Amino acid sequence: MSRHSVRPAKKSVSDLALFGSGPAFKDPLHVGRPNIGNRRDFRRRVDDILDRRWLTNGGPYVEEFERRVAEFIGVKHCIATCNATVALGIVIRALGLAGEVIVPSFTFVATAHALQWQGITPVFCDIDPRTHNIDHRKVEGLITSRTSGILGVHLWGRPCPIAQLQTLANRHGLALLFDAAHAFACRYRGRRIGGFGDAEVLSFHATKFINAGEGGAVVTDDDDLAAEIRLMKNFGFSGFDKVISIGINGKMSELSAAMGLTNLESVDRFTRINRGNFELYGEGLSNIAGLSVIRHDEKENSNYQYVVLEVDAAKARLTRDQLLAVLQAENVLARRYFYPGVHRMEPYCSHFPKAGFRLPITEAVADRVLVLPTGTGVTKADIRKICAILRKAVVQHREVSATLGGQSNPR
Ligand code: T4K
Repeated sequence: MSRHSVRPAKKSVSDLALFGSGPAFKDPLHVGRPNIGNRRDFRRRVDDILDRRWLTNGGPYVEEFERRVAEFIGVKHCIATCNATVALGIVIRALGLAGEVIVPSFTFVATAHALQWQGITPVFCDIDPRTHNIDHRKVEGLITSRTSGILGVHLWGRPCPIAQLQTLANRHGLALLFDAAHAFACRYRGRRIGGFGDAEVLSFHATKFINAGEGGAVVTDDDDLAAEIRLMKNFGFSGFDKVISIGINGKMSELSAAMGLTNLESVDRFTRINRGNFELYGEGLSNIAGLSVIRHDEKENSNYQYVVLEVDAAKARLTRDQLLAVLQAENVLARRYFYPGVHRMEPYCSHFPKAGFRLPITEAVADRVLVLPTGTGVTKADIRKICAILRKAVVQHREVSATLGGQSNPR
């Protein structure tokens, strides 16, 4: 039995916590518990940092982390940062983006905020319902004289239509940047994500496949761009007492780099566990009316960081939000990433109140996606139990709807 469990598997619908019995999990089961690598190696590195008394500003662990990430991806430059949001801001500025940038709305809000923070207007493009990524066929119609770039997001680790976006960027003289926060270790046409477009941005946040506690990086093959980003992330210092341009503090600390290096050494183990979890969910949720887990192309070597359930409410006869309520009652904190779409968040919904009209797929997908707990902190018994709860809820959809008052997804 899982360490989270307080009772054996439920045997009938009256056992569902929604109907008054205790939850299946004593403690909340989170979506994104951090993956932790070898603790002894991490402690050794921490001791080393403390002995050396060098905590940040270009320490040896940050340098090693940058070198190892660049080698892993097969790219010339990796510039480590304090997080991906700041990395996005820095590279957007270093590329000289201005005016408008085309970006999906179905993403974490940081992607758009990094543009708006610098007075650049994010122009939201709809997504492909099959991949949940920016639909390249809809990009060209959004290009205006103010457009300076395209910012794609490799959502759930699945690569954007990179070749098509590059063709568009070349044809219109636009910069092409990728938010690869979800896609560390994934591939596109045989090459690791990170080496495409003008630059790509990685996240090493606690909840990411490889974490550094907090952390991010810009990866690029462009020597000049890399040099500019190195300056920008360190206030514009080119040497002692010499500042040659405007910069910010975007540096990664030695402690974060120690965590990042340690976790990087477990990349194969994390992938194996994530993939096992993913397959178990696939089996456990097969043949349930209206529920499907999004698939990954074998060639993309996914990191399987996210298990994404799509709920077809007509077939399941329950909405995504009703299923979420069922899970929450059981202490399963599944998440509605990335509901309701960035265009429905501030300041974007005030700036563009009608953006939803040209984002029908974004709105439909945002209403049906539910992200389930996975990673090294979740056991196989946990997953079997979550699948059993979902199956039971769909079988007993009438009772669930009656209890929840037939609520539909809120807007
Ligand atoms: N671009 C994209 C496409 C992104 O998804 C993100 C971040 C970024 C850019 C920006 O990257 P960073 O600047 O963060 O490097 C979380 C993360 O905070 C965020 O990094 C991530 N995307 C986003 C998808 O998820 P929340 O609001 O869901 O965070 P929170 O605190 O609810 O944590 C998520 C789950 O993890 C919970 O189930 C609790 C659990 N958790 C969390 C932390 C921090 C733990 O178990 N331990 C922990 O230490 O945003």
